[in-house]
Amino acid sequence: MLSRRNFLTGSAVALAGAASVSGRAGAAAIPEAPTYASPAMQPPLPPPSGQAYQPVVTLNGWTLPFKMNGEWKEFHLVAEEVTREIAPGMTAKLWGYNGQTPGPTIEAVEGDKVRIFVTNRLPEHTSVHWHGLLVPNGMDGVGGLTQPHIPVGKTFVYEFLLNRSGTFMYHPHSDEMVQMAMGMMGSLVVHPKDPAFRRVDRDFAFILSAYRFDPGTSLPKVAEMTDFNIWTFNARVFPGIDVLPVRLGDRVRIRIANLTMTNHPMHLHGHHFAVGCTDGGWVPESAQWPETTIDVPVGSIRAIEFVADAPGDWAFHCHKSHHTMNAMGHDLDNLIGVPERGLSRALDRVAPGAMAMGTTGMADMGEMSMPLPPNTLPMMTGTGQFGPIEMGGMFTVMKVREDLAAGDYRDPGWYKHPQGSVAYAVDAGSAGAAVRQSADGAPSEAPSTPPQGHQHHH
Ligand SMILES: [Cu+2]
Repeated sequence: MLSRRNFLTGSAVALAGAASVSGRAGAAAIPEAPTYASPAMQPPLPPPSGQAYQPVVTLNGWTLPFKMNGEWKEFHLVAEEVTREIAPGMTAKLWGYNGQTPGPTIEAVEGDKVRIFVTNRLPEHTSVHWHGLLVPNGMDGVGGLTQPHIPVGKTFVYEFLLNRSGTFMYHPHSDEMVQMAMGMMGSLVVHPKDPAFRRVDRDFAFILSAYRFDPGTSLPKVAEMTDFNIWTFNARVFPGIDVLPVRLGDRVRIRIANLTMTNHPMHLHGHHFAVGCTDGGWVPESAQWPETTIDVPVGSIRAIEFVADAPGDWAFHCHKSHHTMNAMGHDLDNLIGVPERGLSRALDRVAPGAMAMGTTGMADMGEMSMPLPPNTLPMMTGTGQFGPIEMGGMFTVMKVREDLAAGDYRDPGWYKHPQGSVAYAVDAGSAGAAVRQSADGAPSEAPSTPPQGHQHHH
């Protein structure tokens, strides 16, 4: 067990002046653990007391409320089995915290003393590691190394001072392969003490996680090493992932943590960004450079920052194209160019009634409603205002709008493009005489100048 003595030893410098460290919470003092079962984004949770900050918005998630107890900010995580809707049409049996996977986002302020109760309702022992936080060694959450594993049914307490602001995460360091493959993870944001430091208007957070589901099943294979087939933002896939509504001119931060087993080059359309923060701290402005894609390595966090200066519906996705695809797309042969007639006949001999598909590419699969096993998502799906989007997995849309109210995170609907600013078809019949068509197909006046571009700045 942890003792007050080694807690103080490990953090004597950090806690200098904080003489009233109690360090010993009794069972009677365990605060209640809020739970939240819906996958819908909860509005940002402004702090009810203490230092003010701009709260984060967790995609398809929520922030864990805290309770003040003297000088301590107290949180209660409950590790437990959860049911998570991955997208409408697919539900998974996973493990998480407080009714959800990922668990709720923990938010606090640099200089806070936090006490985090962790109750284990899993069928096996667990622990919680505070990834990126600089804490006394005995609070680091590595089962067997820095503390006993938390037995089934028991509650452990973690206490530490948040000595640095930034973007972090929490996950078990017990039977890690199984527990992370089952969805045990959550975001942890420490806001700067000075609310003006690196202030943004909209601050989003989510974790990249991946699973291996056999079609028709709801329990992931936990021993999978490479062949994952459900690629998620916060255990959701497109079109189940929340959009990012942003007001034109807002300064935006998107905190992306990666707890999958591979890297993800995250790409944002329509904007140039810089990495403002990693799980190792703030990146000095002199060390930042412009990007449109940033690789988020395994076990790390990249927080990108930019000014949303271009109105529109901007795709935001992993650039590995298999990661914007769901389970059914991962084991298909390439049939491009195979004559469909003969293929259908041959297929009919071995599998009567089966469809040949993909002989001209796979785009038709975005619209085709082929029979799927129960609890299985189509490989690519989603419909926009111009037709099928043909995506799945790690894909969503940042919607930049002029008329959004501050603090409004509701989906504003599809972007209304200015007249003459959408890519258009030329009428092949009118040999060389291009006819401009507007989005709805009606011919329109060709603008004498190209549509107004937009300026990028930081
Ligand atoms: Cu990816």
